Amino acid sequence: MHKPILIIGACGQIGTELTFELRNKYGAENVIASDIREGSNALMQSGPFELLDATNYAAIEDVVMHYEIDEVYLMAAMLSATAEKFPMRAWNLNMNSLFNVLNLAKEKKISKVFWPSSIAVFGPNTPKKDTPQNTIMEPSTVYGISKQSGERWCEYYHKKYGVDVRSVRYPGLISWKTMPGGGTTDYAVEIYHEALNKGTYECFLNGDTELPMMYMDDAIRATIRLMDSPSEKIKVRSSYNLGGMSFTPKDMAKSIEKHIPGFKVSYAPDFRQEIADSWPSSIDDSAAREQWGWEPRFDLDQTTEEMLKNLKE
Ligand code: AKB
Repeated sequence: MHKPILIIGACGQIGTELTFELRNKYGAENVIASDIREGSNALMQSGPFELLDATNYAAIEDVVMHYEIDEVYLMAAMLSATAEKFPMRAWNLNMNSLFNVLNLAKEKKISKVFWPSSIAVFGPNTPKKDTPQNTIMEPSTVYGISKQSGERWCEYYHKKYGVDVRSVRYPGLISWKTMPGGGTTDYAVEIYHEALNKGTYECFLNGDTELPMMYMDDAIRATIRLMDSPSEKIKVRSSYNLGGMSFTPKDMAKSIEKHIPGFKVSYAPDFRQEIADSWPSSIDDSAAREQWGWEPRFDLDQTTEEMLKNLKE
């Protein structure tokens, strides 16, 4: 039997699907979902749930002790676009939640941690194409600065205190079960909803903005594979580059048009354009492939098929 797992931020875009998948794999009663607010009916009815503020150490510790939690997936965060509006709130949430979980692991109250980083750790001076695992970073967004600092702390806690922390730099994630919120890559989800509902979409990035993206099934598979890998295989304790596909809003529009003829996208770039322009256009994820066997499965057209099929149902 797998030891109990706690997911903090279980009602968000990644947390929801991670909760379902881990419950399938390890049994509903072994996966405790938690968030600052309740989630969808499907999630709430699928197993144990606790209301939990990720910035409250004592509250997390109580849940960890009560359920004898062994592993924590910390999915709560303020994403890039919202973080630009609320810099201090973003910093406090993104950093304090991480310290809470790292300190629980340092004190041996839990034995393993997953913490998500992002392509936002890179900045305008980073090589844009096939961005290497180790390169210039210099993030220029509040969110990117918090993720970059988080990566440094993860590596530090691993080296100094032996904390088994694992992380990937997620690209933009595309999913149909839960909407993303406050991200720069959110257009890549909104576009499918509007294509089906209205047949048109006004994109907040310009049509040629190429960004690294991934279908959620791949992201969940990567996360669980990394967490299941033997510790000695995990050589990177900051965070792994993770590649899926790279495309522009124009590429997406073409892919959707194959299913919805006449679908029209207009472009009205806003403040998120500057954020997107500071990020890589594609990612070199050879370290993840070599060290723990990462391999993406979904390309843009397969993603479009899955998204349209599931959103129609
Ligand atoms: C965002 O757009 O902020 C996120 C991310 C790339 O981390 N989806």
